Amino acid sequence: MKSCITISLVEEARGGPFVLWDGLEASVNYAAELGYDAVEIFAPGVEAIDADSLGKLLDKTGLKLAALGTGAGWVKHKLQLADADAGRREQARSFVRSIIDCAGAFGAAAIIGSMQGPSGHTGDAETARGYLAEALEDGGAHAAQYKVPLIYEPLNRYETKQCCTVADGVALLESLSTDNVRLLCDLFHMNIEETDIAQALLSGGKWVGHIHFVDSNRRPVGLGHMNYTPIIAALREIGYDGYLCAEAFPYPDPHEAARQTKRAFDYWTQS
Ligand code: LER
Ligand code: MN
Repeated sequence: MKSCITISLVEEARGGPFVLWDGLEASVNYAAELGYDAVEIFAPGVEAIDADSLGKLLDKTGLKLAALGTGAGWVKHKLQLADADAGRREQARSFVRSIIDCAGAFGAAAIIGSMQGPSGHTGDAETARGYLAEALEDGGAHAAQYKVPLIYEPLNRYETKQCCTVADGVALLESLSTDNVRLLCDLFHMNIEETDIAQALLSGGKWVGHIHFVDSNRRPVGLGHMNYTPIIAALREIGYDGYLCAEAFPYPDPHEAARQTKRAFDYWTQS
């Protein structure tokens, strides 16, 4: 398993669960200093990422781009993939495709989290689920040209009425004609929704494509009451070789949160 840390470039998301906030260059350099393998970037849109300078920065530090989030489409533009309005849905899908193109050039995946929509207020749940499925088909097929999957993240019930558990997520992915969508299992959401986090990961099996590595209270790993022993054992059992990515509150501050997560990552992957 490889280590990864989130960097937010979205001012509107201040206070949110992203670790590093000091701009791309300082954040990537700090992640490299701590020995992280990769970064996940939450950007306002592709215009905020200069691919050439990001490429040079990654080459210089030896870090990889693990993934790009699409959530700013919702946070900044209130675009969502299950919007009742067909024109808005297409705008949301086009926003996602632009992020897939930007990430794909780095061999990285795009993540659908908040862009799946809260769903409850835009019509009935079945229709919303259908729109989400169409968007995952579209994004999964689009991502295939870069030989990367599209990553879909079940969220807790306070953020969406789409998929809240790994089982819901697997059922949705199995219903698609593309097999190029994988699940992001965020331990924070799982702690709220799953009966047993380790069992959920075991049953997620090959569909588990990315992990948001965080504690029960959304603080960095080790600062809450999550029991990591069965979680790490489950990930080993399913042969997970992707990223454990720190997506946590920058508590007590971004740099200490980054250090704390790296200590925990080293402990859990070396023990
Ligand atoms: C949202 O709660 C979340 O977990 C993030 O990954 C942003 O989409
Ligand atoms: Mn997450």
